[in-house]
Amino acid sequence: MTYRHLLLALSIAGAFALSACTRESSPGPTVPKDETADQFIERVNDELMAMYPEITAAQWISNTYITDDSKLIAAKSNERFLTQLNSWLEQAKRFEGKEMSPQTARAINLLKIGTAMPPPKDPAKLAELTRIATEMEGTYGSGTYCKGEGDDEDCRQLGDLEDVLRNDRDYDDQLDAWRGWHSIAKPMRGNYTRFVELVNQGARDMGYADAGELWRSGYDMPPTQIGPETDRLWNQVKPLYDQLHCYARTRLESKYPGEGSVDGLLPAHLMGNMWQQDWSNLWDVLEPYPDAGSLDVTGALKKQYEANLNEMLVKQNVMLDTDGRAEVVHAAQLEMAKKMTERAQDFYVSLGMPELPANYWEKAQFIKPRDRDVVCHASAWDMNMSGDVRTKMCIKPNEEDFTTIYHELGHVYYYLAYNKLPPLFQAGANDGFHEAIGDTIVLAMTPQYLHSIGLVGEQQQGHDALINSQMRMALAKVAFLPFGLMIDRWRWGVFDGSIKPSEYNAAWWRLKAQYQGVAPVEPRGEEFFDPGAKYHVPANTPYTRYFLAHILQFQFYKSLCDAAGYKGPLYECSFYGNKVAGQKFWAMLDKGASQPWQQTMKELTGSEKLDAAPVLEYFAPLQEWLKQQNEGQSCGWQVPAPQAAGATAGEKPKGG
Ligand code: X8Z
Ligand code: ZN
Repeated sequence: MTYRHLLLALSIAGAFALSACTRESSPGPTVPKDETADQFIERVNDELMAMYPEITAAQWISNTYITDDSKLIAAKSNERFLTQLNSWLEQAKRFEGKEMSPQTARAINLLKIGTAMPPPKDPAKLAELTRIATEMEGTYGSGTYCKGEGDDEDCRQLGDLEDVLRNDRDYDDQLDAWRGWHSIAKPMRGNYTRFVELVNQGARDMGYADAGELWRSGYDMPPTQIGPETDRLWNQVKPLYDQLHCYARTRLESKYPGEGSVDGLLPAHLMGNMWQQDWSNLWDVLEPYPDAGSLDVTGALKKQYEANLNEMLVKQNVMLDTDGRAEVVHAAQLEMAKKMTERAQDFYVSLGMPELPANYWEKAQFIKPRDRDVVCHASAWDMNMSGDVRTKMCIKPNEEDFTTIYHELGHVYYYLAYNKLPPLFQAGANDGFHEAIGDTIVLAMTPQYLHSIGLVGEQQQGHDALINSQMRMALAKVAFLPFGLMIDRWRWGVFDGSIKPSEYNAAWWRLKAQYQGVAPVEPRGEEFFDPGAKYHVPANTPYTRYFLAHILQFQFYKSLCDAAGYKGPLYECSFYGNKVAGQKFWAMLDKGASQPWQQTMKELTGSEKLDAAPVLEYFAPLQEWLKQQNEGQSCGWQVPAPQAAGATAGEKPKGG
């Protein structure tokens, strides 16, 4: 959590509890008369730094120990903080149109765009907004799907339901898990509808057209430009996605005869992932050349875990009761999660970055506690802007969680690098940068690297092994691209009113069809609220950042490979252990948000432009192979016509 991350979280659980008139009286230290803009920002930085640890502490507790009490305390401390923020924003108005240094102007702008949940000025509406936001996140966090009755009742939370999609290839089991999780979002619909009205009110009070425009204002360019920018990037990579889609569909159709596609679209419950954003779990179905050597990272991690667990059980040397066994299992899980994290740390250290501070190892949440509800969705935290960094995950021994650890440590190393900057500059160059750091490292986790850490066997050389390795990466990175785009296409439409509450679900599935080529296998009418089943919707986390990150990380990766003096094909490059690359990376991280991202980007890559060319360069062999595989197939899909009144009009069907 950086300042901007924090505001995001605060705006979820907290309260901007001030009206326009109360904004005038600052709750903090008195406002010095005749203060210059530069002095103002210096003071804001000091005050922010001083109050920050208390707010993050309350947030941390409410995320890792969900009770009504912890939520109340978090909300109250947020209220105090947001009151202060409102006061700063009011004070900043004194300097509008006045001379000031570019750095100060930048800091004032960062203060403004810091929240994703702009609060209405009317205190009653504000109170309503924060109550609703807390409720929605709570509904997601504690979401549980129960089947059967009485003694036969079987209740599962997200982690268990995801395991079904990950491991179980039975059509009906997967459908049940998918349906079950989506049922938890139904009650959010009314709250979300009201939430949208309230944040839009807040955005208008701040001078924006709607909340979406505020979100689009964080990219050092006019807010009208970021949409077309992402369209441009998507058009660069879409032919590659279309080929991958076609291949996956053919394989699914042969795995599930007659049920492997829905009018040319991929069935939502069969993609190995609740939201079809990452298809890595379908490796068993999609592996191009099973005889070209194994890349089964999940299998290797599980094996390590099980061997360790058995050893621990044997050491106990007594017959354990159920509780005793659960205790040992828990200890084994924790040990494994820490080992996986040490492995990720080792990569960063190999680049010359510091080891994680001792307090990280003491205070991070590695696995799901046995005795309480926690927010399992992975996150990285900067508790005090001076080295108290943490991650919060519910790590299991599988490939997805393993790479997510590398992702989260990317956030953590960004924090550590920019901690020396003034608090308002302690953020990513833009939010996409923050999401791209760890993922850049993930790209360098080549089969050779995985072999060197004992997770896969000796790798074969040659065409088949290369295609396997490319497919492994594509299932995570290419499959994600349209998903990374569609979420905010939906929310921007919701915020600007072009998607009405009566068509929330229809518009969601229309966008899923249009961008991802994915469809549910049964009608999902407006009695459902399927967007609410994705964390970032109830948590109100903007999502364009992840789309940008999935382009940026290839640009960063290419530059770091260049810096390392690497000369071979891009897809084989790992800069593990290369201090020159590490230094270059660190130099970018420690700039934080102190200058426009274009400048930061230029210093690393030589270019100021977002560009998907490195994505295409990386996947060139796979794209060629996919073309051959798909020959004779009629690839592409049509977006189904709206089922009933209420579906958004004006959308043309798209050929894939
Ligand atoms: O939310 C995350 C991270 C935390 S920033 C675990 N990600 C997105 C998601 O899970 O939907 C990483 C990839 C996309
Ligand atoms: Zn992240």
